[in-house]
Amino acid sequence: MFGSLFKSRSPDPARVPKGQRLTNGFPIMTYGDTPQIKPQDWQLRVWGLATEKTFTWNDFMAMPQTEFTADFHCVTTWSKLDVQWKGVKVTDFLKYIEVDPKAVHLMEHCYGGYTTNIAMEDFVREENFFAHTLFDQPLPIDNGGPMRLVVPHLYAWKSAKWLNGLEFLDKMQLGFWERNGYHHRGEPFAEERYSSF
Ligand SMILES: Nc1nc2c(c(=O)[nH]1)N[C@H]1C(S)=C(S)[C@@H](COP(=O)(O)O)O[C@H]1N2
Ligand SMILES: [Mo]
Repeated sequence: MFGSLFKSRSPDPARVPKGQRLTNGFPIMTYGDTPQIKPQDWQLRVWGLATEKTFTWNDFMAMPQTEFTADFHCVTTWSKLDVQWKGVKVTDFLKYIEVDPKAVHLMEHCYGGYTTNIAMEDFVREENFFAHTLFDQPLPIDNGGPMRLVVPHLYAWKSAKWLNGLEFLDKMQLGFWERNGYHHRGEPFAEERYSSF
């Protein structure tokens, strides 16, 4: 008799990639220790095939701020729909740096040493963000606070937590999980889970 109370609204199946299940919570997925970085100490360095430049927290706060809602798909098979973030759009951030046209790929670097690679064309999309706010709260440390990248169209291991560097590259290099068996791109609807080489 409580059926109607507890029945959850069924999500649009087109939003849930094959092999994924929905979760209402927000599981924490971290390899290794969680770096404790205060906003005033946080920095983002850009180097490689781009003019080297270091940004502070205040530099980021002075950039245009945008709210966005996106689905989040972890390769370990959980997906969370409609995650609400706020931050700086990658396309806005790009106006503050000078990238060599020969750059076709990037390495995302993090406090703590985690890395993950991404192709330039996957990085420069409108829906990608440097996020510092999650569901109207400062991004919790466990979720990558004070600042992480969010790349909604790829599996969540590409959404680097505690981001502190972007290295622009003239060819693909593999990041941490990519060297350890995950796919170099990781598109959830194509189920690009594991490396094919
Ligand atoms: N620096 C760093 N970023 C990371 C990870 C990590 O271990 N270290 N894990 C990745 C993985 S596998 C996932 S699923 C998401 C999880 O984000 P959450 O812990 O906020 O849910 O962060 C990604 N970014
Ligand atoms: Mo993940």
